[in-house]
Amino acid sequence: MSEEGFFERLADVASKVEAAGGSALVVSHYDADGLAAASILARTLMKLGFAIHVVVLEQLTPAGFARLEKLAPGYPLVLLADMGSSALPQLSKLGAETVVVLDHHLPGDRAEGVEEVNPHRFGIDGSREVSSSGLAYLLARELEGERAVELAPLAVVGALGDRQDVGKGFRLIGLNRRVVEEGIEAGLLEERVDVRVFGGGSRPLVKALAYTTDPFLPGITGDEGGALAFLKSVGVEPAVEGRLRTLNELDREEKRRLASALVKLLLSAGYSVQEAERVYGATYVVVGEPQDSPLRDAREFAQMLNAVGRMGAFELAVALGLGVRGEALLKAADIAGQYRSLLARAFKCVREESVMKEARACVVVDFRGRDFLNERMSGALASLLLPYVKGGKLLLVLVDSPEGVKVSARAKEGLRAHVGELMAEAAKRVGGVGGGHESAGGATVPADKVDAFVEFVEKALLSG
Ligand SMILES: [Mn+2]
Repeated sequence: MSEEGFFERLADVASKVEAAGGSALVVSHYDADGLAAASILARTLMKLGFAIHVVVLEQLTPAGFARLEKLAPGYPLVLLADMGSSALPQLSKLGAETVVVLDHHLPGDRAEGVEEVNPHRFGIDGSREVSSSGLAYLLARELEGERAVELAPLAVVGALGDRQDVGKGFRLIGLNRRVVEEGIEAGLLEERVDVRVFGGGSRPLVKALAYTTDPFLPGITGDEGGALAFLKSVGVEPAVEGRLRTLNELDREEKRRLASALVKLLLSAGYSVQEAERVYGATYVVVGEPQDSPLRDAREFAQMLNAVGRMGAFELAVALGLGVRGEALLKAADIAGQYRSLLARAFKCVREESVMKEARACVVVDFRGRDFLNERMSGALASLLLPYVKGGKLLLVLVDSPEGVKVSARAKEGLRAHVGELMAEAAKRVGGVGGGHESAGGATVPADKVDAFVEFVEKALLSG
């Protein structure tokens, strides 16, 4: 149980990858961390001469697993990122020569014949200190040495996508810190402390505010008109002489006024003080991206991958991770805009219709029957809605899925339960699958078993 053991494991797995050769199947998850990990692995394996096939999946649901079983036997090397640690015995029977799992979710039973790297096995907190894109980066470091450092910014993007900015002032910590420092040292990353609107200092402030989804700014995110009105109401001129101003152009007093007005806005929307303070803190700059690019701010880069992935444009997301820009970036920006509008619409449902129901231990937000949402958006909505949930409760967000109903769960501080374990157990009871981290998890359950599922979770929390 040590960092040393972790790195030994990583080196061991790297040598197995090198020995494989030929073609590789990279399997990953559709969120920002999974997509960044897929891109890091694809770039690294291509450089090593592998032919690559990338498949982006929901976690290993029965349908996802069936797809994998069909594909895997054709490849000498199968690499799974951001998933797999809970299904090692099944994965050992895939029929590929070498199966590698890079996962930071809570692991299940071990199995022979699968090469797993999971920080939890070495006493490293995979929910806070390293994500799957960090694991992919560290593996690339083993395989390629110094040359892999060019991938450090992408690993930081993935970690931010998984909200691992849990250090003081919303900094990355643990193994993520090591990645940040390597990136800074190579001149590829900068860490700054500022008002955290998306686009950093260089985008027109009205747009920067409307683009900010972390934190989600009620009435402003996805709504430039709302952002404009907000700036005027707090006495910050959005434009001078017909030209829109940027954050960098504000004087110290204006910045202070903006930050405190944002904190006030979040507090009045029901955020805790600690969460409202997310408007000010560490920002990560991807130095190689142009000043006006939405990929220059690593948090915005993460949100873009997240948006593109959750809207189902997986190839586009991986292309961005591989460094493709131009048309691809314009298209991604367009999809990210559509995604923000969908989130704004979902928030409107929460504010104006009775989709949020409070039980004793759970708060259930029921988006079933809302066709404008797909199952990939439930996790994003759960993270964004969590600030509105009272302490000690579990938030469950329900969205229709082709395989039944997707449930995303988030624990509010004070909840005494392991969310991932609870999701796994409750889902199993009703013939579904579930899992996750200590404070975030999810499940896919049959549509007619949702009530039984929620009831089981509620009872388990009340009795535990
Ligand atoms: Mn992840």
